[in-house]
Amino acid sequence: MSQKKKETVCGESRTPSLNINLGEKYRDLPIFIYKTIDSTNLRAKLYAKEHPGERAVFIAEEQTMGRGRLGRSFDSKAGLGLYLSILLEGGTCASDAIGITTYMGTVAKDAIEEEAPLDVKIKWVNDLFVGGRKLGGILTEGGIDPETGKLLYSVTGIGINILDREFPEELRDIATSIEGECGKKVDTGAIASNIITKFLDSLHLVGTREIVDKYRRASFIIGKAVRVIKGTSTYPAYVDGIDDSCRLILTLDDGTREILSTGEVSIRPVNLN
Ligand code: BT5
Repeated sequence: MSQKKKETVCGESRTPSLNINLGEKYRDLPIFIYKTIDSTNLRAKLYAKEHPGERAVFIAEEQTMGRGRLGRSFDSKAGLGLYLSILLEGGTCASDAIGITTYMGTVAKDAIEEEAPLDVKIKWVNDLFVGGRKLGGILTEGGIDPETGKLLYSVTGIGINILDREFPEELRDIATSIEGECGKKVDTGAIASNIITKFLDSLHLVGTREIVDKYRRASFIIGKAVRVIKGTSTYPAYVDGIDDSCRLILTLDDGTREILSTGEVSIRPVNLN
């Protein structure tokens, strides 16, 4: 990994309210903090193209084009949440996209629970939940070398609702925030620092049994009736478990078994089985 001198780019968007403290170990890690930006994942991808092989961190107080999976958006209002992306160079763990997403899920769970009295659950594959509502989400993206097919870099973005707020109509019944759940105003910079440090400290654990077991324990859809969403089609299924590659093991209504490595499920309100 090649790293250059720490370079906190604030420019016009100096944002002193976000205090990131990673300690001596990551003194040289470039950290880019923006007051307002389109998307920290987009910024990280642009940076990766210009700085191959580098690691860096991108944080925004507000995103105007916060991205979710499959072209969906992530509501990223100013000062109310953490919007963070970590860029990693290509290589073994970076090429394990599902492994990195699930790893980030467990890292974020630990980091949040250290700062707030919450029991954070994970909804396969990339959602953080508390009390049945979505607290945050993870989006991992990568850059592939078109000639070799090798992964050049990975960007793992995470959005977490920190402060209590009025969510837009479409999120009102499904979203929540740390403060909304426990009444505690946690410091966004502290959560960010904790996530970044934990994430970088234990990268060797990506894809390991330790993380998969932790992920399974945090998962709340095992044993539940779900609806599998694939493009425009959906069908009911029952979640038997999560395998060692973090894939979802399903039984369909006709008794056939399906292993899902990507995609989406939603919980069925009543058990139809
Ligand atoms: C995600 O996608 O949840 C991944 C979100 C990743 C956001 C981070 S922020 C830093 C980095 N930069 C980016 O541009 N993105 C990453 P997905 O599973 O597709 O969920 C999207 C769905 O979640 C939306 O369609 C809404 O239903 C819901 N949603 C949107 N904003 C939300 C919010 N603030 N809180 C809870 N739910 C939300």
